[in-house]
Amino acid sequence: MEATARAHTNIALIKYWGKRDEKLFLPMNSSLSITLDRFYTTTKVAFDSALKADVFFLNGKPAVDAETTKISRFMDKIRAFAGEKRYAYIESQNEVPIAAGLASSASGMAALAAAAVKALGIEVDGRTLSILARQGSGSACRSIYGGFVEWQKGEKADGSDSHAVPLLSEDDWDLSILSCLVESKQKKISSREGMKRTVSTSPFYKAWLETVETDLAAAKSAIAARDFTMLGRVLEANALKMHATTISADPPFLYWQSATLDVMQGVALLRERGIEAYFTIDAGPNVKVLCERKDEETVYNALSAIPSVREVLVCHPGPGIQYGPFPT
Ligand code: FM0
Repeated sequence: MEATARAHTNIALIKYWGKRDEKLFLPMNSSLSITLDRFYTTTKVAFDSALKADVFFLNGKPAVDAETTKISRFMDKIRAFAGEKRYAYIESQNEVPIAAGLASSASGMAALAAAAVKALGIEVDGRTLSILARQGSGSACRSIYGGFVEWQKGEKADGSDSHAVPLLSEDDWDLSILSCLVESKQKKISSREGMKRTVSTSPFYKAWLETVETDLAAAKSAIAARDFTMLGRVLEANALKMHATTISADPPFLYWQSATLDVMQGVALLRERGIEAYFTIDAGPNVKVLCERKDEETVYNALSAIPSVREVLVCHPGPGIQYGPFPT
């Protein structure tokens, strides 16, 4: 009645931005991501008939009420799926730097779904697990698989065709992802809240939807051909388009800080020197820079030298869901 699972975070190259169904976490558009090797969540779930509610420990301490509520709401969906009544002890260890702007919700919800289902002794395939994880946080559905992953938005109202599919494994293309942590003074608008406001108020949202499937197709061709230039161009353009929808929302909002622009300009300067690097930005001020492994050191040195960059964390494509026990 207990099991441990580990899921890695992922970074979207073609962004999930907007829901068509908030309850089921169904997206307006398909998206594409890389699972990262360095950041992950390990979660143990133990069901216990003596419990009157779920108990959630995060990084060795009882979690705050808001976190426990969020986790417990997701556990209700897992219980409904499994026909289970019991509550559970849940222990999560996050190997994701705080404020790294790397969604710990993606790895957290994916690890929880996998551990809970395993603890109940239910055999599920990747597709079913992805559909389940999606209902904890949309981007979590992509963390079921390693390497390059597509989340197919699906068409059905019940979400049974909205799940991730693996494109390339983590060993198939040796790219580097450099996560630049920058100074930030701003209160964060969550991606959940941000995408909702964008869908309902941005006049550019329609244009986002009109072009995102083309971006996805280009990214998939680039991945299949291992064409880094083509991939880089489309991922950068796609991120900029996503952020254009937030600037044009009502009220408008911007996830960038001045340091975000410093990194964007640093990447442009690298390209002027003939070094291929491309950036992407999520719902926060940090910037993730992609390059080929051969250029990793040069790109790392250039980004680390930017005064407003606090830290550069180097990642590579990482694995999909794993089950414990894990060596400590
Ligand atoms: O990851 O409301 O999954 O494709 O990171 O929990 O479904 O946290 F840049 C934004 C992730 C959004 C793009 O949103 O939202 C991406 C984003 P939820 P998520």
